[in-house]
Amino acid sequence: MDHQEILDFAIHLAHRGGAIIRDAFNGQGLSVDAVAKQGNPSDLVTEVDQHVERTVRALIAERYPAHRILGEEDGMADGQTTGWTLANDRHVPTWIVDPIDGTTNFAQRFPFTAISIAVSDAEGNLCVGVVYNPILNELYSARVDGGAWLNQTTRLPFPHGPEAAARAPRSLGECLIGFEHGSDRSPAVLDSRLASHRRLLARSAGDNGEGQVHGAQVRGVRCIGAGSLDMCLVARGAYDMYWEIGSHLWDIAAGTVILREAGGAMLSGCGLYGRPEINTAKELVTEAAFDPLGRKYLAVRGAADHPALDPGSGKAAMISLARELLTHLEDIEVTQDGVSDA
Ligand code: LIP
Repeated sequence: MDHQEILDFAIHLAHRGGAIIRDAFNGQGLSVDAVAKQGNPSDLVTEVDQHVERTVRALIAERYPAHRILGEEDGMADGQTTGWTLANDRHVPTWIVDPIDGTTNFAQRFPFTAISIAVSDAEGNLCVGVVYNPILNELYSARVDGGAWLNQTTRLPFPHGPEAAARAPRSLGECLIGFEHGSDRSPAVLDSRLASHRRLLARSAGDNGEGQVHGAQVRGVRCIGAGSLDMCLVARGAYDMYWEIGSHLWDIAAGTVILREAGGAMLSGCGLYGRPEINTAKELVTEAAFDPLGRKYLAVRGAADHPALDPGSGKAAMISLARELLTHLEDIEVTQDGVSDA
């Protein structure tokens, strides 16, 4: 598979879909009116999501008729909604399309919304990713071994090189964290997320007036409502980490390629708080343990190597910080993508 050719086509698709999104956003095309998916008012869809997905699917099918396509709105093109994996018996690449990530933002005309397109090879390895915010005209793209880019001209992370290295955080107190509350508002899940959010912000030790707390005391937390863009903000180096449980493969697939090419890492976002049985299992928080279908995601920015240490020491330091972050976050049970109807 020619990764550059696939990337060029994915960028073309992102511009085609992006133009439809931008027109609707500006009141010149389809309606931004949203309806609840499966009766959940926190999970929205618009006619623009559906039209963009259909348009992109048709263009992919015309150019690469043998390839598989997985989209947020219509699932697998061959109708297989359960039991799928990225690696497949047909030994063909899979396109993973989120026509509009951040549909709530789009419906509100809040300008953080994007089309996200990724491709995995026949073995299931994510190899191309494009995330395009057509409102702010920011296009993030990457292919394996080709670096990660903003608008195809600016190398990520930004700034690139020694200046970025100097900005790498040394403690959680220096970290800006992307955090999403997702669409599951059931009481237990909401309580758990809010507790994690609170623990991220709480003082690292001591009495805050309400009793003893041991929080992460991060520098700040942001919820922008679009996982694909959260991932790109980590790749940029604007966020130090992004954590979410409950989002889907199509929210993070393109961002995973972009983040890795920017020197960052994707880890399982399995919360470790109050779970001594797994808290010591260091192998859970490694790049090798990351499952793109697992719906538990922790994106970690890259960091430059320490001059006196081995190559990879920068990333290793960030992964150790990520592990520390997870000890403040609660785990939430979710069903893997591909196992049940998504
Ligand atoms: C959204 C994600 C967001 C997450 C929501 C939802 P959508 O995608 O980007 O990060 O918190 O649950 O999945 O549904 O707008 O494409």
